[in-house]
Amino acid sequence: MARCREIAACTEVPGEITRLFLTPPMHEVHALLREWMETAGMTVRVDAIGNLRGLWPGLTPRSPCLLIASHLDTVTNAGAFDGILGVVLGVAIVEEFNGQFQPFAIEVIGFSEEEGVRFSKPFLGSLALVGKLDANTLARTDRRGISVAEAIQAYGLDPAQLSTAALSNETFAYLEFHIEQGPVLESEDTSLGVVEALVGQTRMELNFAGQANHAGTTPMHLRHDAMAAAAEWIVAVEDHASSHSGLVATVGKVAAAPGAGNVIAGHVTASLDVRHADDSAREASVIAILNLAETAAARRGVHVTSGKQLEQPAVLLDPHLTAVLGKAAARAGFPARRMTSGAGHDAMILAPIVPSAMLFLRSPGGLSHHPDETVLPQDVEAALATAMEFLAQLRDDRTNPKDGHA
Ligand code: HGY
Ligand code: MN
Ligand code: MN
Repeated sequence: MARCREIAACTEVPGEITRLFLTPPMHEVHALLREWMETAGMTVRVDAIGNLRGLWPGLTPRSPCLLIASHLDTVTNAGAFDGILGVVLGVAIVEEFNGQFQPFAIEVIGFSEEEGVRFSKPFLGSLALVGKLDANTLARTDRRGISVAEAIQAYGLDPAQLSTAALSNETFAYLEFHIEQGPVLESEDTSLGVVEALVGQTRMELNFAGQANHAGTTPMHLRHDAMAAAAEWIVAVEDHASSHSGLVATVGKVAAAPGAGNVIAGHVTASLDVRHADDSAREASVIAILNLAETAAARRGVHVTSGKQLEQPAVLLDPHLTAVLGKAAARAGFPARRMTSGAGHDAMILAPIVPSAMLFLRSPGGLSHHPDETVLPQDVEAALATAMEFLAQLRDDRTNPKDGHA
């Protein structure tokens, strides 16, 4: 936990935790993790998308590799444990081995970008592992007009080398530790949760184009007020999601232009984040929510357009690995609750390529994406104990494989 707090001090904004994709404070985070990793006997490299990768070798150079990873970037004004804890726990697991090599290698990765804040596209770090970073993505620009490729170069890396970030073929499993970021485990007074599935998510940006005009001289019936259209729509989004079980929909970011108190807003951009465990339910709600935007706009002679930033289907994690993780938690004395994740995680990107499992730690207050986000020391210990049981089971499975699972 002290290490997570040390990393939290690496921020773009003194007094809060904000560390976006490949911004300068990421260099300090890499220096801290490199020191801890190398002291634990790991070899460390930074790949071309800025993932920090520590490798603890297996018994032989051909040993299969277990990937333990999470992300090092944050949302704005974040907490100290979202993402970071999963990387720091990975290093702690290698330290627990105390120099004894295992029948598998362990690669601990701190992904450079999972939140999608700087370029409005999440998972840039893990997408590079599975070869899904396309030219469009590299050309995306942030609010200062800097492209992903330019951000990579500014950090001192080479976008032409992105293919070297690919997952090594020997990777046989992916394990991610993460705070739950919700109220379930705390409400059941449970330390740990084993994630069975992650809900799908759609992220979009909507543009309401009306007519800027004088706030004093323009009668109400002659206005094309983009702010009023967006405001009616935002409340309609909340109503829609509240009346559809299992659905969450959020408008978290709004910008109005020209942004003067005595000018009717001519243009408003608004974010949209829609999530549901069932993809068809999510897709149907996205259509309904876009229709609500059309209705709110048309009533005012405002024109609305939308652009999709993310379409991420729901993901099922590996049933066998998840079962092994659940048994490991029970053996460690911490029966874990099986659950679905409402948050997105890098495991969604790895799961289609390599058997993946996730372990959640209780979030006190159910709070996350907030400076008061925290985790309980006893739950961190429970997660580490579970991890050691899980790895012992993997070792047994590898040394005397049974029922076809190596
Ligand atoms: O937004 C999310 O689901 C995660 O925190 N990146
Ligand atoms: Mn996270
Ligand atoms: Mn997050």
